[in-house]
Formats: sequence, structure tokens, C-alpha cells
Amino acid sequence: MTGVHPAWLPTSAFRPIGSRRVRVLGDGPVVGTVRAEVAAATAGHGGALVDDGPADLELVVASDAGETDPEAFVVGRAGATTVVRAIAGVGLLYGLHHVVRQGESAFTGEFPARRHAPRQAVRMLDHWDNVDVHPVMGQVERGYAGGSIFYADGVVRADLSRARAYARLLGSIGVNRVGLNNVNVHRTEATLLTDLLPEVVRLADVFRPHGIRVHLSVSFAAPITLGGLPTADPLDPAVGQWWARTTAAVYAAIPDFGGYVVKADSEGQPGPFDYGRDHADGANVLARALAPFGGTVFWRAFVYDHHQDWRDRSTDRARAAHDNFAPLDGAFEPNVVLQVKAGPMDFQVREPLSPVIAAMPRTRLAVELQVTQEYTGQQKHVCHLVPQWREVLGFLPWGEGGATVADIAAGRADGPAGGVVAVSNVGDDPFWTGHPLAQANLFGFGRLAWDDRLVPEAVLDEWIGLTFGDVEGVRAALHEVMGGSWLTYERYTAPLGVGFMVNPADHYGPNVDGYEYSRWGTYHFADRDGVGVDRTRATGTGFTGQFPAPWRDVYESVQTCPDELLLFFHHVPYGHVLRSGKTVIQHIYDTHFAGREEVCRMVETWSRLAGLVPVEVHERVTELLSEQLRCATEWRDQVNTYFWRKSGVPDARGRRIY
Ligand code: GCV
Repeated sequence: MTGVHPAWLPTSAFRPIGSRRVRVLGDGPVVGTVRAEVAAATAGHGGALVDDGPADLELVVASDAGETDPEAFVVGRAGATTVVRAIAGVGLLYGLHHVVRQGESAFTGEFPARRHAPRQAVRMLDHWDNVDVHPVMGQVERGYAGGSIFYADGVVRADLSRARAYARLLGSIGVNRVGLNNVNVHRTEATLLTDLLPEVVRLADVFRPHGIRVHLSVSFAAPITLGGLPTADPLDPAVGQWWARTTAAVYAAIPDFGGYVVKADSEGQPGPFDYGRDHADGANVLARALAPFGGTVFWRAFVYDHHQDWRDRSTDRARAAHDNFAPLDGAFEPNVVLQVKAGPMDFQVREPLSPVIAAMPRTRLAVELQVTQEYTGQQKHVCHLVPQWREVLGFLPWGEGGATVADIAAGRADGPAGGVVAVSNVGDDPFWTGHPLAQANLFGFGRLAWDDRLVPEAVLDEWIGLTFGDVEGVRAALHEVMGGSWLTYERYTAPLGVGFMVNPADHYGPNVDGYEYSRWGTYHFADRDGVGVDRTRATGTGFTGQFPAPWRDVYESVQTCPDELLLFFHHVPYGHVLRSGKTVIQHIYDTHFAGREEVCRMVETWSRLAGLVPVEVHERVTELLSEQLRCATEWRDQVNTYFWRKSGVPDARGRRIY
């Protein structure tokens, strides 16, 4: 491969448009993008961008009294013309990519006009990119795909062609906001808000033609570190004035700036607790500065004590976000969005929903997901996460008949809207994502954020078709390798929702006791008799009580707690019989043998694709699959051996345990 991989937008994906006569009507930068896409697709492929005469495809921006959403579009086909209409350029761009995904079927027969609109108003990707290379975290914190596509040599890159190609990819899947820098704001990064602002203007210019607004992560201590004030106390009038002045300067430079992202009082970042204030005080001072310009502050709820004593059984990290934030419901300004990680811990392969999401009906809530595979194989393992996110977004916090998590985020559950946010997984790697198949996670995030009701297999199928075309055998093989890979990853790693068991330094590879005696508050409490964390109200930390009914009771009882979360909520004997009918210890052995076997099958299936997918993709994935198999073997043997030694219970099937 020479140059950068086109991801899901290779020339072949535009073939159905390429041979057609296309008319684009409308003005503005995003319509300009639509026109440029069509011109590129048709050049040399027999089609043309036409001003008049008959057209096979019409893409039209036109006022429509009944439509208020600039991101919506209507597509239909009558006679021999497919027509896409929207009231703004951004809707037209989304309509164009809808047609690209439909392929030939968008030009076949007739079909009535149908409206498409995003279920979430905010569909955002956060970048944990540092401007400088951080001595421990590198340039992209928890990044597994090389350096930042935005920054090099301590400034925004002179050549922004990668950022431009990325903006195009994001626009095609409907992402409409991007956080440009790490939520852990270091010295140089803090100055994006002030000294480096002209550089941020260049990035905003790159994203704007794709319908994307940019955000900056800011440090709560900025009034001190950048403004020279003696305090960052949110209730100090001088602090409020500093934020107002600084924010006004940002909007003078970038009128469509999206707003701020803030990690405060979390893992060493400064915050309102430093001044005895709460997080509503903290968020609101920034919100007031942003309000006159229509900006939003995304305030993260990832606040917990990371200096715990493992001897202290009363503190439970899972409880922290709810303890800190639920009492503040209704206290935030209307332009504050509380950004809540989907699970109460930290992007594990399996967690229950964060109970904060169901606890704050008067607060705008965004659900935060992690596309970058920090705990899910670090883009060395195939781990297709779309099914996990589909489960999160479709979860029913109040049980059958109630609202889903996606409804809460979208403001359809009688509360205000917040949206869906995720941590991006790209870097300057030629494949964008390190693992070429991890591109599907980025694609899938955009698609689910647009419509959480999409079926994960169908989303994967779209991605395969766009990326690889219709080569005999490829589609089925990729479904085989990727479709169940999240559950495969779960099988060979930490069992039954207990989480972690990774190396504390890099969060990769097995280390069963890696966090067992740590200050981070992530434990499994395995002893000779049993394993798991008692988070019940009856005898444990009381975390189950943070959920509404029915889940508070479902999780409370070992009889009703879903197997896959049993060890998240309960400490049970190894002989405890799961709802599946297996004992916990036998489940651990069986899943670890099975998970590793599934990776062997992935390797075999992938090997059959030699010659059917581009050679560089085949080689890269082959290499990574051998690392995945090595690592899965290590996980299997370390986890099984650990629990065999602890419990003394042999594998009922007599397999080799060390
Ligand atoms: C950006 C986890 C990660 C950190 C990350 C943090 C967060 O703890 O390991 O690298 O920091 O989450 O989401 O803020």
C-alpha cells in the first residue's frame, strides 16, 4: 500500500455514483464538500456533475416548512431519478453518504421519499491527543495507532492532510463534534486555549466543511496557570471574568466553536474540590462563559478516589460517580452536559450500566464509550465492540416498557438531551487504527450514534461492503472473524464481569493480581473459597442500591443476577452454580479454553483470505492475529492456573492447567 488506507471510503465505494449524472444544488462549505465528493467520484468513471438536463441523482438543499433539523434528509426515487433533499448542507452530506452505503439499490426501481434524522443531536469523538509527546503516555494517551494526526513538534501539524482525510471519514458517518486534545491537560496542551489558539483555528477550518464543530479540553486550573490569577475558585468573580474573557476570544477566532470538555478532580486533574466547591459550581462557571455564544461544556463524571487503601472494604470505586453527581441533579446550567462513562468503572469488556445515567432526569447526560481499545486488546486483538455499545444504548434502566439509555441521551425520556461521545482510536498509522479491522469500530460508533437501533451485524456488513467490496468469500469470513470477537475477548480475559486483571502500567495482557493491592480501587478478592466483589445492599458496598427497580433487586440476588455480571456484584464460592448450570470455577476453565480456541479459528479463517483482500491488510492482520493468539494463550493459562491454585478444584474435563 502506498500512502494512507482509504478506510471505508475507497474509490470503489463510490462506483454506483461514479457512472451517473448528478446535480448538486445549494451553497456553503458543506455543500462544497458534497460537490467535491461527487466530482471526484464521477471523474473518469463515465458520470458527471451536471447543472441542467436530466440527472440520475439530485442532491438539493431547499427550504421545507415542515423540517427543522439541519442534519435530516429525505431520500426517494421516482422515475429514473433518486432525489436527496435537506434544509442544510450537512443534511445533504449525510444524504450523499446514505446513497453511497445503499450502492446500486439507491438507483434501482422506485421508492417513496423517506426521512432520515439522527437519533442523537450530539455525536462526538474525543481525542486523548497531546500536543507534545508525554514521557509516560506518549503522544496519544491510550492510543494504539501511532502519533497524533493533529500535532507534531509541539504545534498543530503544518500539513493537515491526514486531519482533512479524517474529517471526511467522520462526516461520512455523521460524527458532528470532535474534542481536539487529551482530557488530561498538560502544560503545552493548556495553551491551545490561548497562545496556540490560531493553530486551533486551522483545525476548526479542516472540520467545518464536514459539518463538525471542534471542542477543547481545558484545565480547571487555567485561570491560575494561563491567567496568572491566585485562584481558580469557581465562585470567585475574577475567575468567572477570566473564563468569560478567554472564551470570548475563542469565539472571536472560531465563531462555531463547540465548547469545552473537562476532566476535573479526577486522577490528579485540578477541580472545584480544591476550593471546597461542588461540580455544579465548577461546571457552571465555564457554562456561563460559553452560553452567550451557544457553546456547551462537556463535564466528565469520571470522579473517584484514586488513592484508596485496598484494606478498606467500605470504599467502592463503582459507587463514586453516583455519590458525587446524583445529588447535583438540576443544579447544572442548561448548556452543561454531564459526560458519563457507560459503566461505573472504566471501559471494561463487561460492566453494568453506570447508575448515574438513570439518576439525573433534570441534567443533560451524554454516554461516553471507548472506541480506542484500552482494555479490549489495544488494537492488537480483533474485538469488534459495536455489539457491546448496542447493548449499552439499548439497555432499559427501568426495565421492560421503560426508556432506553439512548432515549435518555437523546432527551426522549422526559429529560434534556446530551448525546453520545466516544474516545477515538486513530493515529498517524497508515491504516488509521493500527489494526485494520479496528476501523470497523470507528465506523460502527458513528453509525450507532446516528441510530442506536441499527443491528450490529448489519453495521458490520455495511463496513465490510464499503471497505472490501463484494469479493466472493470475504464478507462471510469477516463476519466469522469479527462478529463474535467481543464475546471471544471476554471469554479469554477477566471472567463474569469482575474486570481488570491487566498489567497496571499499560492495561495490556494478563496480570490477575495486577490491581489487587493497588490504590486505584479495582479488586477481585479471590481467595481459596471464592471470588468477586460484594456490592449488595445486604452485606456489601451497597452499590446495587444506586440502580432503580428492577435492576437494584435483580443485581442484589445471586439467584437473579445475570451470569455475565455475577462477580461484579457478588463474592461467591467457586462451586456456586450459575444460571447456565455450570459452577463458577468450571465456567472459568471452559470459557478460557473456548476463547483461545476461537482465536485459533479466527487465525484459520483469516488465512483463507490471502489473495482476496489487499496484501498489506492481509499481512498486518496476520501478524496481529499471531500476537492475539499468543496473548489469548497467556490469558488462558494464567487465569486458569491462578484459579486452580487458589481453589484446588480440578477441571472436570481434565485439560492441562499448569
Ligand atoms: C485520559 C482511564 C485511562 C486514562 C484516562 C482516564 C479517563 O483511567 O487509563 O488514561 O485518562 O481513564 O477517562 O480520564
